[in-house]
Amino acid sequence: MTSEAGRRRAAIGRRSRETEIALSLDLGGGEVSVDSGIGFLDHLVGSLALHAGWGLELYCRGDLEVDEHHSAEDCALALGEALARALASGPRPRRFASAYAPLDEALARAVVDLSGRPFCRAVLGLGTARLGALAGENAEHFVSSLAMAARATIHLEVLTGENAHHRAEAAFKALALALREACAPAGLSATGAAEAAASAKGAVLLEELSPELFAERSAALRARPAGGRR
Ligand SMILES: [Mn+2]
Repeated sequence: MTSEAGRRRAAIGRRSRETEIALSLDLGGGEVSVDSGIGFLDHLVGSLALHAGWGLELYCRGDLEVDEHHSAEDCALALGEALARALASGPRPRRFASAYAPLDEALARAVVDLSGRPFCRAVLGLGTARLGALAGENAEHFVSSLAMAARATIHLEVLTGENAHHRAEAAFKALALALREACAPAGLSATGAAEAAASAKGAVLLEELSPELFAERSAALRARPAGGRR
């Protein structure tokens, strides 16, 4: 969670029998250093962080002797979890954003909502392409895993493009630009009022409760009549 006021950051460790990960994310920017053990994934995630304006250090050691699937998936789950925690540690984000990014002949579109509801449709059209040590399908799976862990809605499509490297990179850049906008604090722009009214239910706020806070909140809720929202 945040260490200093106003810094939206999260650092997490994640360990399983398949991978071990240390990750530090700062939504306000900073050093970008990505070493997942998969060269092309480092290229994509480094680009994602750079264009989203994030500081990101991500180190993963995984069972690459099996294949790159577990490492790619778990890096995405760790990044998504860190993103959710960093967002929860700061002011309400804008939530909705969309962006296009070209890379030469390739063109990608990303539409995101930091909704608290995980959903992903990632159509990169990479077929059976291999991008260095990364299978194209694992680039899509990365985005999907990121959306699940971040509890975000992500629609990501490559609209046109011939070169698989260009298609994948354009997709991650479009996603980065959309996330940059969606993560920005709400209400700081001229459309702040419209942003505040954008959802009937408002932003979904999730927080971790200590046993004491849980006792306090649950007692307060049970004391209210059914349907008695604030
Ligand atoms: Mn490239």
